[in-house]
Amino acid sequence: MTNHFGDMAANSKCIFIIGANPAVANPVGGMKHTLQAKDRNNAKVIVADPNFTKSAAHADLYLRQRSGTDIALVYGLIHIILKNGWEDKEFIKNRTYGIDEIAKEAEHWTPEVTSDVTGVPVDKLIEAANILAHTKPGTVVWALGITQHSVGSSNTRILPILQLILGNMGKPGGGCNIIRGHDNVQGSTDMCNLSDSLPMYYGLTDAAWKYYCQGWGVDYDEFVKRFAVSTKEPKQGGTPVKNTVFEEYYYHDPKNPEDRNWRNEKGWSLSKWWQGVLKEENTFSSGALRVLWVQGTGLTSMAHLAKIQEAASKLDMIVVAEPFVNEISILSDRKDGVYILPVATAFENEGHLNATNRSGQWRTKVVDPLYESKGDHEVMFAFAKKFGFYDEYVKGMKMAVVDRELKQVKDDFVWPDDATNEIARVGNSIGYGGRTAEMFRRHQANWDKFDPDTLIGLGGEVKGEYYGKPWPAWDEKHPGTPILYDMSKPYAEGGSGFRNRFGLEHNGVSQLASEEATLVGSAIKGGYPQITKDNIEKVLGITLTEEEKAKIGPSWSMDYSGIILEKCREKGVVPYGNARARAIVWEFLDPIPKHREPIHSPRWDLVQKYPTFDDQARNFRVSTKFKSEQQAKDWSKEFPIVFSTQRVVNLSGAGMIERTSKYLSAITPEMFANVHPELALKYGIKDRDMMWIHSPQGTKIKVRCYHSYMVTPDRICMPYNFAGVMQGVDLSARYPEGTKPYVIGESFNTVTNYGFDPVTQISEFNAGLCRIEKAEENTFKTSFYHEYGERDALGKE
Ligand SMILES: Nc1nc2c(c(=O)[nH]1)N[C@H]1C(S)=C(S)[C@@H](COP(=O)(O)OP(=O)(O)OC[C@H]3O[C@@H](n4cnc5c(=O)[nH]c(N)nc54)[C@H](O)[C@@H]3O)O[C@H]1N2
Ligand SMILES: Nc1nc2c(c(=O)[nH]1)N[C@H]1C(S)=C(S)[C@@H](COP(=O)(O)OP(=O)(O)OC[C@H]3O[C@@H](n4cnc5c(=O)[nH]c(N)nc54)[C@H](O)[C@@H]3O)O[C@H]1N2
Ligand SMILES: [Mo]
Repeated sequence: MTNHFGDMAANSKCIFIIGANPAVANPVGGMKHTLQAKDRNNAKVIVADPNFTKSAAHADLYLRQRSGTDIALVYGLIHIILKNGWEDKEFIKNRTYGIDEIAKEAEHWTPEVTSDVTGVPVDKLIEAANILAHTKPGTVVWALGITQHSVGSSNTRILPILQLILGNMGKPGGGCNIIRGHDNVQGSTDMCNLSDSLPMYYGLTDAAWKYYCQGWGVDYDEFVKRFAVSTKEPKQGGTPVKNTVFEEYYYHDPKNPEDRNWRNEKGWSLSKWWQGVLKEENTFSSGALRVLWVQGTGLTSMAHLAKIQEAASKLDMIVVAEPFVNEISILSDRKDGVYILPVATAFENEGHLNATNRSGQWRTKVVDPLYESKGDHEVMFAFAKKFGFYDEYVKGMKMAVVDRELKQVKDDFVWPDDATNEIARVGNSIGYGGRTAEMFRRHQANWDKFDPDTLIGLGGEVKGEYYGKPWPAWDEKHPGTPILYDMSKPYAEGGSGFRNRFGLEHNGVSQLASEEATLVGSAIKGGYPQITKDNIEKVLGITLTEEEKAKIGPSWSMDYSGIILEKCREKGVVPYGNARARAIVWEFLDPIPKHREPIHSPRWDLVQKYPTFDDQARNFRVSTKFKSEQQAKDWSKEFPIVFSTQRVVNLSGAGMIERTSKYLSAITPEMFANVHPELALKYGIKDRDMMWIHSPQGTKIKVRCYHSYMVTPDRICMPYNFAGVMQGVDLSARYPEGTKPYVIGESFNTVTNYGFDPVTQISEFNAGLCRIEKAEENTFKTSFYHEYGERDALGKE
């Protein structure tokens, strides 16, 4: 989130919710504050969602677009805004780059064209554009309806572009408020529990590895020897594996640091790791994956569950480090090689998390780990010991900056405080500097002193600091940044411009903010570049001492000495620069967002007009199909119905946690799909009948049909939080004794269609096609409620 929930409630006059359902997914976060904004500011709420959700029920204006047409929809709104001259011309001139390219693309998206592609009537488009342009400040809220698409990364760009055009960025009540998922999703993203970056978004370049090795107190040259290398020419020694697409030979040759190196390559993603086992598409690795280690994801929550099932049966070994019996353990029929390590829950652990608005929060242990379970960190420590790198693993926790130099300062560490402090020390790139264990504990002890509307500490030992120091909090003296890119406040109160991350100029145009865009209180007028060792003297107009020159790091984000941050603070200058927000991402396949039909689209005519991307020879570690899958045939002839997933309030993620609760299970005692009665009855499926849902991949699931008016007759919608039944087969007998949850069921992800975003490789969960048919009742029990025969008494979701 660029802003925060309290700010929405206090200041937003317009809330545009597109592709999120906070009434169900975040009732006490997103929805409570949306309703407060209605009460307090008479805020207008617009909801754009293919399905009529509980959030849509609260909207002043509801737009029902076809799944996967958000880019078209937003261009349609931009078209109307620009045509009427409703854009914020000053903001665009001073603080953005590339909006002219957006305007050119928007010309195509007349209300009529937009309406044809999206299905939203012309008068509703005009009404929405009118509200957005004249009800300011306005915020845009989104989540998975936007991200889970083959155009997901373009989707996430078109909405900030809309906000730039409206001049809604960097303002109280404005911004882009993307509501994160689990309680610490923002924190785990910051830690980059991902295969394409080191923590804190440092990427995988050698400069990043060097910075980390320094922070860990580990010798870089020794460290890189742990990685295999790849070459164009076959060599002697090692175990070569030839890749047919790039004609490369992969070796595990620890002695050769010269070649293109695995340490700089993206790893496997959660979406397609199973291809590393099955090797059906071109894969890039030195051999097949043999071991799966699962710690903190349900895995049945991932798309292509039938493939995951197949992969699970072929692996040498599966380790699950978990508080529950993760259902990956029972998915395949393997008799051996599954290890379940009991891990303690959140209540048995202590440490800090990062909330959706970038505020950190300390979580205190309620009880010590029960029975033989251990905290996640202890499992990782044991792993590191066994693999012989424990000393290096924990060394960073014993280090500190003394006299502007990073040193080992003690022989042992205190968990979790020293881990928190290590993260603070290393995480300059997004401003974790001020987020020490001491700070989090102090804020936790002073909850009563923070103002919820602004997050500011009103008194005592937290006065002037924002709650949980939302990042960036550059160093211990910085209060944190409740609203990103807000230039109306000085650096010392959390003000900032846009980041200078993409060079000084592009196509001859300066990427720095204009003269008019000066951060309040800054010693520099207008835009300025990010601060580096090389430019600091010139940009800040200072002279470094010889000692400072010797100790300073290469740039603000890689400077352990703290010198760059200190000099910037003195000048009221934000270390990352003051630049233009770019609408053109020149390194992406689509430099400006373009509407492209989903991989499986119900509109064959539009598939020709707005085709998807070319196939990718390499995406993370696998080749990935785009056009060849989309254009193979008119899928909609055989699979005429669009489907998407929805959340339900009582279940989360893979659902194992809640399905082991009798009471939460009772609310959704079985897996179901919402189907419009007109559509269902066309296939002879009555309310509460069982039905088959078939996918273009040849997979199927058997679920209960709920007649519902939240969907239109061309689409169906269902939850994804079930497992334990696969394509009609009951897996009950595979749960270890006493661990079968109260409710089992088919997973939506067995039929999720093939399709991935080219940048993030997220699956196209929210725009697939299917076919339905009536099915017989199951002969086995999927719910404890069957015992009582009270299924129908429970009511619909
Ligand atoms: N079709 C479809 N699929 C989806 C989505 C969708 O909308 N539609 N949404 C996607 C999204 S956004 C997400 S985030 C995922 C969520 O899916 P998952 O990541 O599978 O979510 P959870 O079920 O919460 O999984 C967390 C697992 O961690 C375990 N766990 C809980 N606490 C701890 C702990 O302290 N330590 C350890 N080691 N384990 C713990 C739980 O028992 C559980 O098995 O699903 C994705 N899949
Ligand atoms: N109770 C509960 N709460 C949760 C979770 C949970 O599992 N259960 N999960 C948590 C997690 S991990 C996350 S990531 C969040 C997710 O929070 P949300 O994203 O708000 O949850 P979803 O229900 O997946 O909402 C996606 C919405 O997008 C709509 N949609 C589908 N296709 C499209 C499309 O093409 N365009 C647009 N604009 N909309 C579309 C769907 O109809 C749906 O209403 O929820 C979090 N909170
Ligand atoms: Mo999520």
